[in-house]
Parts: sequence; C-alpha cells; structure tokens
Amino acid sequence: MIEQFKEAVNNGLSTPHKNLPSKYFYDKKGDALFVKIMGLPEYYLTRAEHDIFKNQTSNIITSLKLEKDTYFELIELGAGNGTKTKELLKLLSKEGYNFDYLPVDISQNALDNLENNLKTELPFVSVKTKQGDYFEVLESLRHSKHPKVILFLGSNIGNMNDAIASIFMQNLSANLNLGDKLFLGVDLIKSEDIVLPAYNDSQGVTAAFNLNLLDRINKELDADFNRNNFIHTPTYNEKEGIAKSYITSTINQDVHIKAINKTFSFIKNEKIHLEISRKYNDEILNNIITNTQFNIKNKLSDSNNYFANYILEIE
Ligand code: AVI
Repeated sequence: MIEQFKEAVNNGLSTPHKNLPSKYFYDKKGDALFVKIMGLPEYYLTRAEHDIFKNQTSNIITSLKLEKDTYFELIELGAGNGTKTKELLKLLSKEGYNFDYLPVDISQNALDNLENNLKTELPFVSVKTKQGDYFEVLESLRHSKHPKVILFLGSNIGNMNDAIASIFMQNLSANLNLGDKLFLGVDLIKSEDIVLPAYNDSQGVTAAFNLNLLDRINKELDADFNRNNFIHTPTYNEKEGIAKSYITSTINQDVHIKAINKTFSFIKNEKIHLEISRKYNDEILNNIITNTQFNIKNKLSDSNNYFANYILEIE
C-alpha cells in the first residue's frame, strides 16, 4: 500500500503536468471531511440521490423487475454507511422479497459498522458482508448463478475518466450473467452555477479535503509540503460536463519528500491536478458501455433533475 502510494506520488509529481490520484484523499481525516461534504448546502449530489431512494422506492423495485418468489443477490459496491440503500432494503423486506444484501467494501471497519447498524435498524434483512476489491469479490460471486442486482451509487463512477470507466464497465459486465442488473448513480450534466459551488463550497470544506492530501504525503512519506502555499482551484467545463480539482502553488517553492529521496519544484501558479468528477447524459453513458453486454433499460431522476439512477441490464 505505502509502496503504491510512494510510486503514485513520485510518478504524478515527476510529469510536466503534475497530478496526484484522488483515491488517496480517503485517509481517516479525508473520510471525515467527505462525510462533511455530503451534508454541505452546495453539495447537492447525495441529497438528490437520496431523494430518488426515498420518494421512488417502489419505482426502483418495479424498474429492476424484481419478483417476490425469485431469490436474488443485492450487491453494493462501496457501500459506505448505506443511508440511501436502507430506504430500498426497508421496502424490500417489508414486502417480503427473497434476497441477501451483500455490501462490498475494501474497509472491513466500514462493513462492520454497517452490519451492526443494519442488525438494529433492519433485523430481518439478511446481510453478508464481503471485504475486498470489487472485482475479486465479483469474480468469487460469478459462479453463483443466482440473479444479481449491482448497486454502484453516489456518482463514484464520475471519479474515473472515460477510458477507465469503460474498462470498469467491461470488467463488471464480464462478471455478470444474462438478466443481471446494474443500478448506477450518476450526476447529470448541468450549468456551472450549480456544479462549481458543489466543488468550491463557501465554508472551505472541499478545499480542506483536497489539501489534506498534502498533509497525508507529509505524514506518510515524510515530506515538507506547506499547505498554506497552495490554494484549491476547481474548474467546471459545462460543454464536456467535467469538474476538475486542482491545487495551485501560490509561490515558487521546493518540497522535499524523504521517502522518495527527491525534491520537487513548483513555480508560482503551477497547478497539481487531483480529481475529475465526470457528469453524465445518455449519450456519454452509451459510449462508455459500447463494448459491454449492458443496455440502458430505464432512468430515474430526482425532482430537480440534477442526478439520475440508470438501470442497465446484461442482454
Ligand atoms: C466520491 N465522489 C463521487 C465525490 C465527487 O463528487 O466527485 C468526491 C468529491 N470530491 C469533492 N467533493 C466530493
């Protein structure tokens, strides 16, 4: 893990257009800051998807063509605290559907918390947690021929560029069988005045979330970044539908990273690219699933039409 982190930081800071991968945002402090982001007035994504789960729960069940007497596996990739999913679990359980809920996460701690919480809140739901990498877990489940519904929520696919998202969908498709479904949460392309503030909130929580990566490098790779010499400078291009997070050096400076045994120079106004948050529409999603067995079957949107959950099926 630390070796991979070291390599990613070294590679990213050694190229002419410096970058650092956003997957390293999520240490303990980063997790807590992301929870704060999800509650921010400007960060509409989580509320919009929750709106769909809360107000269109029966619609979700109908769109997934679930039948009460056919057992299925409900597999959630990157389950987190399951707030949205609980709305669906509650109704499925109340109406007597025959299923197991299989939350998949890399963090055993996150899974333990979710399992304990569900034991109290929804004691009749059968929960089988799966710790590990998404594809390792899916590979292991592939041989069970039970119908599967995969939940991949929260616009998590948006943090992949289109090439990586296509490969992700190809891998997912290859691990599923005919008739299996994917319930995919994506943020929709919309105007800059709505999207940009979601990544540039007035309380500076998103700035802290981005700059925390420098603190993580200082801590784990023994570096001397001074986060006061960098500012958070996100952008959003409405035409392509992509938000990008950068941090910009405010002065000419050198930073030494002991674990890599290297000094990196930054000139005033030089940017480090950290994150991409891709927004979707039907055309973009169709391009991404071109080389897969998935077809779009349905789409549910929130009341503002900010966010959508697509239903895709293996055909
Ligand atoms: C996790 N992911 C979908 C978030 C997003 O909206 O791209 C991460 C995030 N970055 C800044 N704010 C939230």
